[in-house]
Amino acid sequence: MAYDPQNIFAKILRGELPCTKVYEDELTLAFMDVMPQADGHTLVIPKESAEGILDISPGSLDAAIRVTQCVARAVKQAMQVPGILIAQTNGAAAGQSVPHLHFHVIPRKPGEPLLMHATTLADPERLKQFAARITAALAQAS
Ligand code: DGP
Repeated sequence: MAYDPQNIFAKILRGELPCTKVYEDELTLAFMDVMPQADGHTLVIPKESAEGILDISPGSLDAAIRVTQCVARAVKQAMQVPGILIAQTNGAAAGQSVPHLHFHVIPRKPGEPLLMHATTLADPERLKQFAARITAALAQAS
């Protein structure tokens, strides 16, 4: 299927919709998920217009994976959690609701169930607070 340039993440990349950003470089953007499955749930996306991991170029995939690792380390430190879940879906049949490649970086604690996927909007102020902590952890690491 052809890439849909009207998907939400494409609009965020073009600056047509806001996001709570934690990191950006030439090839990637990372921001808070507005419907988090846990506090600190962050998304990493490539800037390339790719729907999923099956159709992205190797260079953009490489950049996105590397940034996902950096963001995951920062989220772990910022949110003080023992575990990080990285999730990535390809196609609606696999649970993908936004057709632009993204990596979910989700903090995990023992005994804390994941919230429902893409269900409840978070308080924007809380997202900003988490983003500030994650940005600080990223800055410390670099
Ligand atoms: P998936 O269902 O795996 O394609 O994940 C899409 C995620 O994107 C889901 O966790 C909710 C999140 N999301 C949906 N709309 C927006 C939005 O407008 N802004 C942000 N930051 N996240 C969004």
